[in-house]
Amino acid sequence: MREYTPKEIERKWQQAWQEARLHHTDEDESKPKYYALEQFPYPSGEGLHMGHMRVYSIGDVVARFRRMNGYRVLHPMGADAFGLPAENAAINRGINPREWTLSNMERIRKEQALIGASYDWDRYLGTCLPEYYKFTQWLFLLFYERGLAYRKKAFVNWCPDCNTVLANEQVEDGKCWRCDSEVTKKELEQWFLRITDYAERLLEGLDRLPDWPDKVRAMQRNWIGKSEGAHVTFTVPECDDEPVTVFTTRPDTLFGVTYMVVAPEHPLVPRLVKGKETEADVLAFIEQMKKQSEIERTSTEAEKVGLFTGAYAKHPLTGEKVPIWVANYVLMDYGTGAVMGVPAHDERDFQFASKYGLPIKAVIQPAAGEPLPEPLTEAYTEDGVLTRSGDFDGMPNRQAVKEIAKLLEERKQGGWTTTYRLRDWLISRQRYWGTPIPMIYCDSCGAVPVPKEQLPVMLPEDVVFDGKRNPLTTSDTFVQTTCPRCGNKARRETDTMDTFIDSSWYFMRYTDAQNEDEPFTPESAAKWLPVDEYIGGIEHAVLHLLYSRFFTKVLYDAGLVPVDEPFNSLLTQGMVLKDGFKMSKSKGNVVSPLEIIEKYGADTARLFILFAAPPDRDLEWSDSGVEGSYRFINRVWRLIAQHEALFAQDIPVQGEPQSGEAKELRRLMHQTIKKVTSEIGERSHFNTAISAIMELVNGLYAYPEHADRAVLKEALETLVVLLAPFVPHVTEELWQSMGKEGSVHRVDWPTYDEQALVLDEVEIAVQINGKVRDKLVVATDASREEVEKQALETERIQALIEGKTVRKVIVVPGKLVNIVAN
Ligand code: ANZ
Ligand code: ZN
Repeated sequence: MREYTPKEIERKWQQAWQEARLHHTDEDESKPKYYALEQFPYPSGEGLHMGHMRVYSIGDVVARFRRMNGYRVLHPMGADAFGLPAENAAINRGINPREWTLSNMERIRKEQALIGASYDWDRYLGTCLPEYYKFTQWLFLLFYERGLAYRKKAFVNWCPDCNTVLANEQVEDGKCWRCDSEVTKKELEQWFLRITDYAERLLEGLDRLPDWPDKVRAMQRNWIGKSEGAHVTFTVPECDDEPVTVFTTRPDTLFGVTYMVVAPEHPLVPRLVKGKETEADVLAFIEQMKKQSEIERTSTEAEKVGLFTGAYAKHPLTGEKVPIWVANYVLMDYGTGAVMGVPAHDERDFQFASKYGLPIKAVIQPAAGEPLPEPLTEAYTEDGVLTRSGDFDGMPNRQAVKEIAKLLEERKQGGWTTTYRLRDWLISRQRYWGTPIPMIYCDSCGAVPVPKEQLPVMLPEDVVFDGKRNPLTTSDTFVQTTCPRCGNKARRETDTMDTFIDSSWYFMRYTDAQNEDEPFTPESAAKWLPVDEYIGGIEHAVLHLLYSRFFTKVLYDAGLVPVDEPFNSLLTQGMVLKDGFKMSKSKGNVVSPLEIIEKYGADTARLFILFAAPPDRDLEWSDSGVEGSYRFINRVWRLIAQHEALFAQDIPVQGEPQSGEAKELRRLMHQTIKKVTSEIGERSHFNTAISAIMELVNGLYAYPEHADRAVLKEALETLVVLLAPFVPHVTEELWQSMGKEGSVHRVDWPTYDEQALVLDEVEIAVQINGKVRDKLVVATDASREEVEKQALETERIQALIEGKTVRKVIVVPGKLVNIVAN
């Protein structure tokens, strides 16, 4: 018997498939489409890890299964190739970021090929390649034309030693991650995308994505953070042209306001304190607060600190003087950056007022005539009725929320409004290794977009990487240009785009990856979008998935794509653990997929990963599990080899076996087809699909010598076909050894015969009111409920009881069913 030699077999078939272009995208539009997509990797230089191996194995089963089920399938791959590590390699080791990245891309691509994943490599893309980023720029210009890209001053994290803006993630305890100097906030002109314009649609769309995990949808909802409430304007003598407006979800507590707080960054603060005794202290406080992170400022445990500005606002309804404070717990970028303080009914306000001795005035009590204790020991945040609130006394507070907002609206002192936590997307990065923002600054024309026909704005090579400044500013050939509008000397934008932009549209590019004139055509997008199954990590639950949804909606509005939601179904795969911990370099518990492939072959690695857990759960690595998968493949191998002779001859099919082992094997085979089909196609539970196949293998081993050979042969062939999506190489080899023409991956997926599933059957009579009306064949082991259900569902009986009420159904097992109806 020939031995199973995975390395040799896998190498052979990978090459053969490539030569035959087996995985080239099928464009036959008479077939339904299926777009299977895995998140593309970041080519970090560390190569393929087990997390990658897991996503790609899952995606490949999905793609192969759909192809065998008669779909034309798009299953592409690429690389998310811009980003800071390449630039750091340049700064620290003097390596060119482009060369560094390209060689990593090449490496990961080779490693992906070793898995045997069925990608259409003709559609490969790398986001750092000019032929790709040309169109990232093109899309930026589209956003600009549509008023969705704009430049404004913003406070950003700034490292004075590195001379660069830092992302929030690069600030650790207020210090620069690279040089440890104290990070400050600097006001800079930055580019933004107006994602807030789409806040409502981004929320609404989530309701149309039932095949996304609830958790991810909840995280997005939370991130968008819709909040309904009221604006209330308070006039202030220090700035009589501009009132201080607050956002509150509780306008019902308006009469309980005893102070106000504005954020340290609030633009009115300098005017409020100007010339007052408090001025110097407040300005110093503001500088200090600017350094605190948002988390430090807003967590419930965090110390709330504030200072009185010396200014007073006028209460819009009572006219009372309300002191204005600045405090760390109010954020500038939520609501209006100012709040009204109601210590009696808000916990944070209660803490703050208690600390600074501000008055606490209860205006909601549990019920009329049931006042709260004086003094209050904690904020009363429950519902109740209003008190000490003028004409509103006695009104239930929920009603007062609306009524007070209405009154404010009538008096032009505010009104009902909706606020979102979502902020516009700051996309400027003072970094080299990203897509240059295609804008030019001219002294006479201002900011001028680069004309589309001049794209791409290429990254220059004559730059200095010293870690002290944006390398693009060191290239004269890049910076110095002429104005596209007036032809005078002008300056190029040196910021590059956040790399999340690159990945916000790559799934669209795959539909038309070779197009040199456009990012893709509307026709090609219509042919493939939306992605039917998107597989990736939960770490992208908000950022990447939200940005991609935003991009899709904008391009939908521009008429470029046919759908406004990009990913129909989302599968977030669990982590790969070893000894209970996530595999990671720092834990020293990493198992490399390449080692496993080298030792056992890719088929074993795939099988283990798919069998060990459902895809959305964490998976515990186990060496014995890998061994087990390897043994199973060998078991299948020997089973087929043992029956080699069967495939050399024509065995006449005897017709359906009526009894005995042959009938039983046939039943097992159809049951396996049914189970595997629904577990892959409906539930993505590959582990239980594989278990079912293992049972079939047991059944085949137990099948006696003397029993029907035609049934055996059919079952062996079916086994190989069912295994093909999971272990593509060995099944191809076995298929060939069975003397089959063509690839097993081009075979139609088997269908099951409902009749064959029935164990053993008896014929029973179906009566209506005691008269035999029909006959029914049921399984001998069918339950009463099943028999009753089947009896009621037959066409004859249905017709006869139509319009009648079934009063009772009597089942005599193995004999009859009597339906009492009138
Ligand atoms: C008065 C009040 C009374 C409030 C009360 C709550 C309870 P959500 O639901 O998250 O939208 N707030 C508004 N803007 C803020 C900012 N920039 N920084 C910090 N806090 C801010 O919360 C809205 C509530 O959070 C608002 O309603 C405001 O406090 C506070 F019994 O106003 B409330
Ligand atoms: Zn100009």
